[in-house]
Amino acid sequence: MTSETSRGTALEALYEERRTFPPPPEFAKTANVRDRQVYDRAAQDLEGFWAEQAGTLEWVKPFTKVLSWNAPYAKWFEDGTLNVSVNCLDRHVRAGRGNKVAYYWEGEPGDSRAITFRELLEETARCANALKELGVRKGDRVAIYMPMIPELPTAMLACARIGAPFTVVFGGFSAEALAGRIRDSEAKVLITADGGYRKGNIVPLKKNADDAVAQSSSVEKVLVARRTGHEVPWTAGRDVWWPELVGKQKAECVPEAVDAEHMLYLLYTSGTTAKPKGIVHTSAGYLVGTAATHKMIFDIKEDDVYWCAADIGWVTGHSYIVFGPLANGTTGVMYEGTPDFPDKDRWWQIVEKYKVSVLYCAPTAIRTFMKWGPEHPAKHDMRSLRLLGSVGEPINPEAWLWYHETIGGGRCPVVDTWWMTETGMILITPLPGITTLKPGSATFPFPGVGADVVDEDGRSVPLGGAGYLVLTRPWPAMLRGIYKDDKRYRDTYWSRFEGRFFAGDGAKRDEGGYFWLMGRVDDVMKVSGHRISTTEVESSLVSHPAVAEAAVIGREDPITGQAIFAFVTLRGGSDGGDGLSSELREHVVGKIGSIARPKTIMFTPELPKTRSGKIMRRLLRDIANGQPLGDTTTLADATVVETIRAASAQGRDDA
Ligand code: 7RM
Repeated sequence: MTSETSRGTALEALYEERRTFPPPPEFAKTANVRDRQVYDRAAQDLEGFWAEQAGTLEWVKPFTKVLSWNAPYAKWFEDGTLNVSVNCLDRHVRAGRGNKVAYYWEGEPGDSRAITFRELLEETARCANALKELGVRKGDRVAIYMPMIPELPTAMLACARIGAPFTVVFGGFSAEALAGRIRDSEAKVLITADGGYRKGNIVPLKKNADDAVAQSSSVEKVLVARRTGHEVPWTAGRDVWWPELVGKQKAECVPEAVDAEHMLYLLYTSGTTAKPKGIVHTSAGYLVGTAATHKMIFDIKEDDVYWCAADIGWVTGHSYIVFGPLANGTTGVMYEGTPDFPDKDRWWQIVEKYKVSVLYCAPTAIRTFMKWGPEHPAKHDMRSLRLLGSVGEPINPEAWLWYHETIGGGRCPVVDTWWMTETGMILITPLPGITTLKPGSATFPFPGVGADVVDEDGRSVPLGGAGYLVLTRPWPAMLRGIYKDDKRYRDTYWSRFEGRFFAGDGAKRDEGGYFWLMGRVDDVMKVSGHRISTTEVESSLVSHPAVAEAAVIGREDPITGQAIFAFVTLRGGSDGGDGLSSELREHVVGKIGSIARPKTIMFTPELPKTRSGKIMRRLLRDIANGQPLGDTTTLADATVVETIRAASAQGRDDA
């Protein structure tokens, strides 16, 4: 095929994975979703399906209208009113679940707390009263810049209680990043902490917060939680300690009933180069969508101990640590620190300690654990686990199988869940009681979700082919735009394919209709006119027993346009001895064909990743092409690129 004939071919489908895992019969017997009719029901009556889910929430004024779709803007349950914090807290306490644990919180240094729904409600009410005392009114924005401590979900819920939209900024982001988000949202109050713990060190959050506030004009007050207890810079008259101000408030706060479409939060997505986009999420539809997906996909039961190991600063934390689980009255685990502090078995120690039954994490974590070796989980009793989840990147079949076997003991279904900050809730996913799993596939759209794979011209690609993932019907937790930027909203998501949401991901469907996510389309490589997905080449590399993780990019090449350059991290015990790179190249050829043979392979101990664990292929591309590096502010560990750059300067072409 030449580059001319590949017009219309968005992406090629090369990799095939044939292993299948039907739901274990014991699991299926008691699963929350046992009847595949749910798909037909939702397809035939989208509004009826979601209205039924919405009926499980507590409304102040019940809605009469389900959906108004004035593309690209949706309104869900428009004439209803409710309060999000009441749905997450008060109603569970009223129902007699006040003493149920809402969060088992585990601090990095080893301190821990159990917080019941009643305690969380009371602290939320106190915090809400404190915010009011600081001048926050319904509609005012509040910025939150905190470590993973209980005050973080408390602050979010307190904002929801008084109808003040919040924006959480990752505790790992710089003062500049925080300042930009404060400026765009015009936040009136900033909530932060004296510091946080990470890998045994103290992160100087308050100092960053001060620098950010100095670069913006909207912040009037800074509320500071105590975590590390060390001394911090202080601005009298502006800064207030949480224990003092919140501690003295009443433990009741009358909740503000808000319109269904009242803004709940803004979450900024760091675009690659451009200014971050403020993704707008509203109240009722978001809560309905996150609660229903949480319950059905994670099969949540009253006595589950559920652990989503993301950071709350990422959308996964918003939807699946805070709002979905709390709306369902679920007991969650919240962990402050890193997986290797003090040792590489920290997560498995937590699973054992709290008898975690459902674990939700990212492929990057799983591949890191593969690299560290099975001896770390082997030290712990993890028989409490019954379901595993994955999110954030395509999970390579080999990593899926390792997770299933080494963490799940071969008995737990693995739900690979595809979604985005913009979608608010999981959209492509198995339902673990009815879906036969294929390692590496996110399987099927959630009931009621319309997803398609289209070519360059927007025509649906037949089963077996690959292309661009689009969403064809509105869903309740969908974004309601980009804050103050209607044009950018339309341009980014709705202009590429008329009337459909462009996700920016490549995908293929196999003959059975299973969806396989293939990475961001910006990362697609073009080799001799073939458009090759990063995911497929990476998965074929990871299927070699010596490989833990791989990232591939296209490097400019005089002959083929681009040539595949692979960065490879080996599993514990392997070294990149002579011959391994040619062995890996031939391994890829054997798995998916000679067109995908990497021209260059470079072994590296780490890959550059964002704080949410996504591989930053853009930086690898810059390194491999000898370009100056673009924006590195969202990197989790800035030293990684320097290490790789130094090594690549001495590298050579293998081909
Ligand atoms: C939840 C989240 C969104 C991007 C998305 C994809 C990638 C997420 C999966 C996945 C393959 C998955 N929000 N992505 N989940 N790719 N399989 N199960 O990650 O806004 O931070 O990122 O993440 O590329 O577009 S996000």
